[in-house]
Amino acid sequence: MTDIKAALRSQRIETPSWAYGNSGTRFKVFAQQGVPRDPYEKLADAAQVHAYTGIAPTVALHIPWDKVDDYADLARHAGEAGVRIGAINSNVFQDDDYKLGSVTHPDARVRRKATDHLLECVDIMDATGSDTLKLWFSDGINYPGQDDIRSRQDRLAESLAEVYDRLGEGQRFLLEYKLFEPAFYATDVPDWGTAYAHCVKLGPKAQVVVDTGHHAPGTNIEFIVAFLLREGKLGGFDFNSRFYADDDLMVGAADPFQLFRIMYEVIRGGGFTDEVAFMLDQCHNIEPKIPGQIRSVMNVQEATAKALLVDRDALSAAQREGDVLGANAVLMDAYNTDVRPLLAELREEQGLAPDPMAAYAKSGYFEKIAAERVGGQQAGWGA
Ligand code: AOS
Ligand code: ZN
Ligand code: ZN
Repeated sequence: MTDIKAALRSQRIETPSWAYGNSGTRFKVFAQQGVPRDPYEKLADAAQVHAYTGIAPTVALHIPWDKVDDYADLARHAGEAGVRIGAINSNVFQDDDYKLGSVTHPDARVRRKATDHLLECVDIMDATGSDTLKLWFSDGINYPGQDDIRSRQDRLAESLAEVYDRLGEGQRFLLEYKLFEPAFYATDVPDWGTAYAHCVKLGPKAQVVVDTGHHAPGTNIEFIVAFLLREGKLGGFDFNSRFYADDDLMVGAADPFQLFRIMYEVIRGGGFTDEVAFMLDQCHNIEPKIPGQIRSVMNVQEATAKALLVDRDALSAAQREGDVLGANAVLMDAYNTDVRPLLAELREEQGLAPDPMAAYAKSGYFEKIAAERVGGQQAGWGA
């Protein structure tokens, strides 16, 4: 139990700045009370999540949604609030120029503009001390014949190589894949295999990020995790839940068992280290945002605790003996354990309240921001 607690104490989960802004679907963005008006206030809210969970010390930025004049100042402010800047997320999907793609666009001018933005994101990493660039491309085509699938791969490779070469010592990029949306016929980075192949060609500073909402229904995500870890190419996660497509709901809400299976493979594969970034990529369209993030961090923590509880020796023995039911029971025993008392105890040992949700609700922070902040910012989409 001491080992499990030590592992849990070392866990780090990154929250995304965009989770604190107003969001919605393509039909409606709902405004909530007390929503941040600028990146500084987003960091202040993220610091609340860290203050009550103790395991969310970094915040991912999205450029240009979090554009400021002085990034070093933003990083200083983060430090004062008790958090640090995590991954820098690029945005090459919101300009009119990107209608037919960004780095894979048929027009070299648009490709140049997109790659320049990615390079600017590396400058922001330098200024903020961030070591990770997260690349997600909305690039793809809607109709057969619209553009040449193969040439688009060449253009993608060319841009990625330029960004890769710009990375400094201790910096890396994570390439994110997504099955579809906004492109509906062929996406340029649709799956882990495509992302993996590009990353292998580029070298050790390029790794794959697994967004749990970016697969076809029924995909075995823990297999992908096991495979990428084995190859040293799992750079991190964008955690969220999905029922249908890229729903960006709270992680662990739709399928806590899947989250447990993923965390088990992470631990089994030696990925429970700083090497693998455990990030949330979610939107709280109808639920309050700070509690939504606290709940999500707790869900990942619970799945991790259960995965750590798996009796690995007993599992190996059952596997060796071909004891199908025995092996499955070892895994299920861990999954079915109520780890909430253990986590409450762990928090108290760290000087935290045993129930982060209740402690935040009692703190008065929400009432304060609701009164102080008028005209909160939209997370980004359609802004
Ligand atoms: C988009 O579907 C991806 O999940 C990206 O990670 C994206 O940058 C993020 O969701 C913010 O839009
Ligand atoms: Zn994502
Ligand atoms: Zn997504």
